[in-house]
Parts: sequence; C-alpha cells; structure tokens
Amino acid sequence: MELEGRILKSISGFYEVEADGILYTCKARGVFRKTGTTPLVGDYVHITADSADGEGTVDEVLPRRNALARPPVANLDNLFIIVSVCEPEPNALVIDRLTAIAEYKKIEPILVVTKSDLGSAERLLETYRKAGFRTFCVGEDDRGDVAEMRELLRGRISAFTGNTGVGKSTLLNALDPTLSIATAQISQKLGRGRHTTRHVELYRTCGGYVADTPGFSALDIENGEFIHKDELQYCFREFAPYLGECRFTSCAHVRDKGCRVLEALQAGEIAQSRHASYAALYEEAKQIKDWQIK
Ligand SMILES: Nc1nc2c(ncn2[C@@H]2O[C@H](COP(=O)(O)OP(=O)(O)OP(=O)(O)O)[C@@H](O)[C@H]2O)c(=O)[nH]1
Ligand SMILES: [Mg+2]
Ligand SMILES: [Zn+2]
Repeated sequence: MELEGRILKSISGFYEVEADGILYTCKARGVFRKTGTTPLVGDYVHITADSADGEGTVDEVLPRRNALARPPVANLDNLFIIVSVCEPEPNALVIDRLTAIAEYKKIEPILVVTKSDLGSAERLLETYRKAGFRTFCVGEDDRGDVAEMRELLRGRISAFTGNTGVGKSTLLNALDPTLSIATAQISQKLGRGRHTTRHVELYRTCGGYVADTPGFSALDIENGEFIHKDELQYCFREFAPYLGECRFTSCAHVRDKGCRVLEALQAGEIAQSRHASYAALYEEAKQIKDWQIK
C-alpha cells in the first residue's frame, strides 16, 4: 500500500512516519541509495506500508521547502532559539548564527529566554525585540508567555534549538503537559552538562508540529551551515533600512568609510553585540570556498 506521510522521528536505523493518522516504523537502511537524499525529521515521504502491521519502507523524499543541518529538521516555518539567562550563559554569537541561518533559509527565528527566575532577561529580550524578532520569556514560576507561544505553533511546523540544559524540553512540556518529555531534573546535579534529549522528534501539539532537538554544547559553536559573505547582510533584518545606502556599493559594513550600517551602530540603532556577530560571521564567510555553500 502506497502512502504519503511525514517523518516524526529518526532513531537507531528506523524512521517513524505518520501517514493518515497512523504511525509506521520504516527501515532506514537503503533509503539514501534509493532516494539520493538522507531523509530528515519533518520530511514528507512516500512509503510502502506492509499490510496493516505498522511497518513499511520509505520510497521517496518529496521536495523540501528548507532543511537545517543542525538541528537536522526539514520543512520548518519557525525556529525557536532557546537561551537561558544563566546555566548555561547565553552566547550572542551562537544566537546570531542561528538567526542568520534561519533568515537565509526563510525560516522565522523567534527568541525565547528561559530561567527568568534566576536572573534578568530584559537586556537579551530588548536586544532581539529591537532587532525585529518576536521574543518570549519564561521562568519556573512564570508561564506568562506560554499561552502566546501556543498561538505561534498553530498550523505551523516549528523546532526548538539551543544549548543543552537551557530548558527546551521543559518548555515543550509547559506548552503541552501531555507530552511528558524527559528533562534533566534540578536535583540531578551530577547530570549537569549531559545531554538529556538524544534524538530529534516532531510532536503533534498545539494545532501544529514542534520538534524537540538535542542541545549542543557551549564549545560546539559552528552549525555546519555556510552563508556567502555577500548574502550575510540580508540575514540581519535590522540592517535592511540601511542596505544600498552606503557610499560604496561593495561595502562590507565592517569598517568601510561612509557605511550607513556603521552609522546606525554608532547611533545605537543597531546593537553592538549583533554587529559584532555579523563581523565575526563575515570574517568566517570570507574563508569559505564557493563549493562549500549549498
Ligand atoms: N530555574 C529554572 N530551571 C529551569 C527552567 N527551565 C528548565 N529548567 C531546568 O533546566 C534543566 C534542563 O532542562 P531541560 O528541559 O532538560 O533542558 P534541554 O534544553 O531540553 O536540554 P537537552 O535536552 O540536554 O538539550 C532542568 O533541570 C530543568 O528543570 C526555568 O525556567 N527555571
Ligand atoms: Mg531536552
Ligand atoms: Zn556599509
């Protein structure tokens, strides 16, 4: 029986595919050879289901709207970038690399600050709100923004990403307590730094689909994606009003004379940390060979 479905989970050599409301466990072996594409969670696929025993094989990966290398998810509308005020500390370059790659792939980046009970989230929220992003804030006894977040999930496909331990799984459970996803408990001090979530999984919730993903470590700063240096300026949405206004058309917006972006930075219209991330990513992009860019 041929069916069209969506990959919800990829784990130890199997894909879990949802088709017509039924879950099929499909073998991963040989799929790449057959389709020429390694299937990702979020992919729409054609499967052949074996009778009614819930097993099958993936025959074809249907065209993707977009795909991320890290976290490995396809066909996203939203990328929720989760950062905690502390434990672990936020890192602007990590956040801005993620916002840039999401913009590049036409995925809406959204910033969520967690653990507001442990410190002030205001500076982070302010930076990203001003840059033009939707932002949310949650804390242990403050689930104020959770209801608003649910609205953004409705009818969309979203993924949560961020350092390990920021509270991605905890937040998903707050959004939908029926999910009961395993999280690192505060009492398990020994477990700190360990990854609790170990595979990508797309959950059907809040009228949409949300992927919980394994966190990355603080050292794991790159994400395997490349943006051409000339494209990078378009991946910082707060630069938009100034692009095309610089004295030199080839302006890199890093140290050139007559640069409108740098003027906006001086005037406080663009956050220092955001421009510093842009400059760091630009330096990196200069080293990238064209063949490395997909
Ligand atoms: N104080 C406080 N602790 C929180 C909050 N959110 C999550 N935590 C705690 O942070 C720890 C990590 O939470 P998880 O939800 O497992 O983090 P995660 O981002 O899913 O981590 P990985 O799965 O390893 O990527 C747990 O001990 C949570 O109880 C919060 O808002 N405030
Ligand atoms: Mg988790
Ligand atoms: Zn410029």
